[in-house]
Amino acid sequence: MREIKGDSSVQEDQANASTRRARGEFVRGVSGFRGAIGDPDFPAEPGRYHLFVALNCPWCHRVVLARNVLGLQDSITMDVAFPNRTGEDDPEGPNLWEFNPPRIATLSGETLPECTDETGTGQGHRLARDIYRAEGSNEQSVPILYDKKTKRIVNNESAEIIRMLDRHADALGSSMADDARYVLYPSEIEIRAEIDRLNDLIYTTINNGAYKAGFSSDQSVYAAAFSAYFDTLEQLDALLADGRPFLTGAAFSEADLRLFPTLYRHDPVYYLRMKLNGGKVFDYRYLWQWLCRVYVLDGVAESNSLIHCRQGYFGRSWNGVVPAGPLKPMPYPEAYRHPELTAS
Ligand SMILES: N[C@@H](CCC(=O)N[C@@H](CS)C(=O)NCC(=O)O)C(=O)O
Repeated sequence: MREIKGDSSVQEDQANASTRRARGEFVRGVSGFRGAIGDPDFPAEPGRYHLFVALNCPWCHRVVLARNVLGLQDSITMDVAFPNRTGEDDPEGPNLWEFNPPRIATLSGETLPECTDETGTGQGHRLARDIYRAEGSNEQSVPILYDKKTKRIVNNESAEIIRMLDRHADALGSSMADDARYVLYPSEIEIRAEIDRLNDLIYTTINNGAYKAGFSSDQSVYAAAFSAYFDTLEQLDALLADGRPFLTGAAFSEADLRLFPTLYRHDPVYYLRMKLNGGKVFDYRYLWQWLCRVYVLDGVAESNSLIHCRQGYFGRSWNGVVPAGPLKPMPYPEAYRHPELTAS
């Protein structure tokens, strides 16, 4: 099995990270909890594991997609944080993920029904930070895969969490029969090599590339990330032009699952929020049809929330006013049910 620690499809190269940050480059940190279901401490058992997520976070979106398309909704429980982290006025400090269902979303002026209290640890923590603190860690990111039996964090790296859910789906109690369930990372060497190649390209230029463009404060870093992002969209559109339904061919794979969260956010969020206004996915005929094709797969629609994405990405910036568009070709996410819109 290809070792994925230190792999550029999983995390950013941390070389000179502080100098690069000082120069205005957004450099994502590395997740510290790298245990795995299947390890002696963490055997694969139904009903034992729990996820802490935020639905606006694209890394959490990967994990929620894997849980749902693999039929693990009943055997892996999940808590959902409010899409905006704590503000400057919070007694515990800003930028912390909180489990606070009564909180009002500025976008709708109402609470968000998907939000939950923290139910995984039995402690009813308000902040994800305190789940880490219970293990002496000062990390604070989501997603978190948690073991309810030993009350320990297993892993907080989405690339590894989706891989272990795929590998242990049956033992974890998937509601889908083996022959009906996707194998996201199949054993065929060629397909694995192609998935690894696409994961690398898509993580660096699309998944993390979007943040590199949107959160960097250096024009040249932004410009490089902007062109790398749209170069890859061109490449992927060309790849799909031969009529293949998914990136590696006939079957939906981990490469599709990892691309979807970013492209789902592109037209209604990233186009504005990450300054990725080089085009819309709607402008890429085959990519648009691929996005609509994945959108209607079992387990996908229930994994998405554009309201959480909009609230999360715009709710604390942009004067708290969330942009309402786009309206063309039609409002989102309904537009994702219309692959025909880019048919010739
Ligand atoms: N490499 C991690 C990245 C997770 C991540 O960066 N999550 C963001 C939310 S989108 C977060 O919680 N950031 C807060 C922090 O790291 O303090 C993964 O893919 O799981």
